[in-house]
Amino acid sequence: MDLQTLKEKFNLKTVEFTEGEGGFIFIDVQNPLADARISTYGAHVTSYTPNGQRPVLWMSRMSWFESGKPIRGGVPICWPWFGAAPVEGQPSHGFARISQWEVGNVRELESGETVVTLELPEAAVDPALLRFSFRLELEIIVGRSLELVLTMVNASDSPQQVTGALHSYFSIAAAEEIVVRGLSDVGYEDRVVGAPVVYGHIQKGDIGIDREVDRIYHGTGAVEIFDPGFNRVIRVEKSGSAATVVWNPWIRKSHAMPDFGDEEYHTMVCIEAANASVDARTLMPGEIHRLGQKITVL
Ligand code: TA6
Repeated sequence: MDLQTLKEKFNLKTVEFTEGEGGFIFIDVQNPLADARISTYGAHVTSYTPNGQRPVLWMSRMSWFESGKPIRGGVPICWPWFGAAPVEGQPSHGFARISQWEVGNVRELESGETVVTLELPEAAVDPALLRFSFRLELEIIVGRSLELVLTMVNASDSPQQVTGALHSYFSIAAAEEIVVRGLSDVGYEDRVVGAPVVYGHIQKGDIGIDREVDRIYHGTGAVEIFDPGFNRVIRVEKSGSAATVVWNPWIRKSHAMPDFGDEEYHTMVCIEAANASVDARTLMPGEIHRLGQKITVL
């Protein structure tokens, strides 16, 4: 749908459709509880700010806003694969975040939240990347919390294995000062050093960041980011996922990414609800799986 059609079809007081960076169509939500900005390209929440708070999601000043390239920050939708593509030369983290989604519905709840539903038409996906017939929908609830639910359906006639993640980038005062709680005594695979070994390590206590951190924790639940610099705690809950990814690129990797400022690693951390590694999901024909994440500033 083009901008004018969207404006006519979804005429709500808390929602505005605008053309923004890269010529992408954005959904700007301002309701009594929070503000958010969502790019229809990639179904990508690029910002979320609950009332009275600083922005919760981080966005690189160097991010691309170009069709075919991922946006660096917010909540990239990684699907139907997490990490490196199964086929050499294909994009990492799947095609969902680099495809044009359509707005399915926009509605306001009595309780003040705004609910935006986006769908990814199969026809919008680069045929070279398509693996099987699917349905994919993202529901975004903007309120005192930010909730995302990615609903995936295997619309093919054979079992399909998928991995994926809600790859959330969080805005923090200083990476060196935060701690991430909720993963103590949990096994993880370290993706920084060599071939990752599932349960190769056990987390002892809180996670501090003083180097590159790229870990998949297995058998996980809610996680909290304690940020003394911004004097806040961000709670990250999830559903439909047994794996949590924690990532900070630190110095070398930041310098290696053209869409990531050399010093920006100080102000972000990723906490991702994932189906990755041994938490890959095999969907039978017609089977539905939902991957959810709920972000709350306590
Ligand atoms: O989720 C962590 C991770 O898999 C890291 O290994 C790093 O590659 C990051 O995702 C960003 O990936 P991208 O393809 O967006 O540069």
